[in-house]
Amino acid sequence: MTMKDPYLDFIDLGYKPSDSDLVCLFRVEPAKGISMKEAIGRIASESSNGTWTSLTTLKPHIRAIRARAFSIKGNYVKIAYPIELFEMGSIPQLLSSVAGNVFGMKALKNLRLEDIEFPKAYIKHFKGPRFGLDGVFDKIFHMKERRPLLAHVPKPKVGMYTAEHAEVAKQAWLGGVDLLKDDENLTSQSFNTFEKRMRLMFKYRDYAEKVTGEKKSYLANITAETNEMIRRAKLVKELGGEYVMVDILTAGWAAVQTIRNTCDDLDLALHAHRAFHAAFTKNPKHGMSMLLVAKLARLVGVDQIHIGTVVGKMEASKEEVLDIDEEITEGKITEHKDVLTEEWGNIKPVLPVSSGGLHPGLVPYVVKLLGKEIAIQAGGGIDGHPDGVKAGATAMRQAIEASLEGIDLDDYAKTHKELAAALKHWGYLKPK
Ligand code: CAP
Ligand code: MG
Repeated sequence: MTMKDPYLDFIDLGYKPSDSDLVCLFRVEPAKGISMKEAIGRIASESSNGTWTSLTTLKPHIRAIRARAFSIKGNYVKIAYPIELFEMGSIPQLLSSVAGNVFGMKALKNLRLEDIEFPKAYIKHFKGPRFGLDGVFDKIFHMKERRPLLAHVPKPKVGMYTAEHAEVAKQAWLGGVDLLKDDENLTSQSFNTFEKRMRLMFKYRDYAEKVTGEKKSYLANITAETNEMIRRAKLVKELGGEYVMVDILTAGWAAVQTIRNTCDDLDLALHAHRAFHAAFTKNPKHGMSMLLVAKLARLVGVDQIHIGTVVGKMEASKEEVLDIDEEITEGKITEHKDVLTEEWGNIKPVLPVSSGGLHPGLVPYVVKLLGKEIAIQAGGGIDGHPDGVKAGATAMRQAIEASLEGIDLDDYAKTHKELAAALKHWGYLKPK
């Protein structure tokens, strides 16, 4: 007697997702000897409530909430998940379901989770950003005429003593940087402990504000064990900070959701660094898209997130960067290629951060690509300037000014010496 393949019960090409279903888009490559349908049945089964064999314990009410693959187009499959499969408000449980065991199944050569369409019934359990893109410009920087915010990460990324690090920060703020950012792996090391750094940085932040007359802010990297992150966030607030920064993927989604709540208690903005994402987003055939990482971050409620540069040192296609930019800033997304429809409702837009190998010569491209409601970050692109940090910051501000006025950098450099020195040093180099 041939046993009916229980996996095939998770394929229903006539199924129409209900308004409350979550819909996942997967890119599927079956292993050798496995048909597409056998692969798809396994994905829908393992990511909802099936397993490798039929079960004596299965009952109609359990089968009723199974996932169902309802659309197969080439390698792309859409699977609908009844909302009852999920715990409301929990990103860890969502990913343990649709992005958990499935990636390890023998029947799949490659599997990539490209996007998830969340229904209103699911989205309403998440806060979204507290400040969001508009809050950053209006409530933190009080910027009437919006322009790209200039961010800087003091380099070398770790190793400087607190005094050295803070001095670089001071010069950068004086030169025109708006947002000073700790590097992703600078937290609290022996040569630059968190508490000592905070106290000196906010002292210099206040000094730079007084000297320049401009609003200056600091993305303090609080990444650590969760309770310690809460403690660090409280110190940032006590010292007059507006932001905390978290390496969201190495800290983990549960921790980020906790810190999002802490940001409500302390009225702080949350900057999301995405270090570790490329471990599972870079391979176009396997893992999960950075678009979906950014989408989850918007749902949880980060205020700013890195989305790439196209021309800098980190891998990211123009199409991918633009898709992520649209996903985190628009209210409604229409389905195209490997991006699903989405309606964000009251979830605020997130400020896109473009960073990684940027210097003045690349600023016009980034501004043309992403517009002016962004943050542009340069680490080496400021501290590598031949005339030092302050000149490096000024050169970046000059490149932003020229880009907004549509003036060619070489022309603008004729009357702006810091920019001229940067162009002489790096030209229009695209670092690898
Ligand atoms: C950039 C950076 C950022 C990257 C992260 C770094 O420094 O500080 O972490 O931008 O990549 O450590 O490389 P530079 P992404 O400006 O000196 O390159 O923004 O793609 O997440
Ligand atoms: Mg960094």
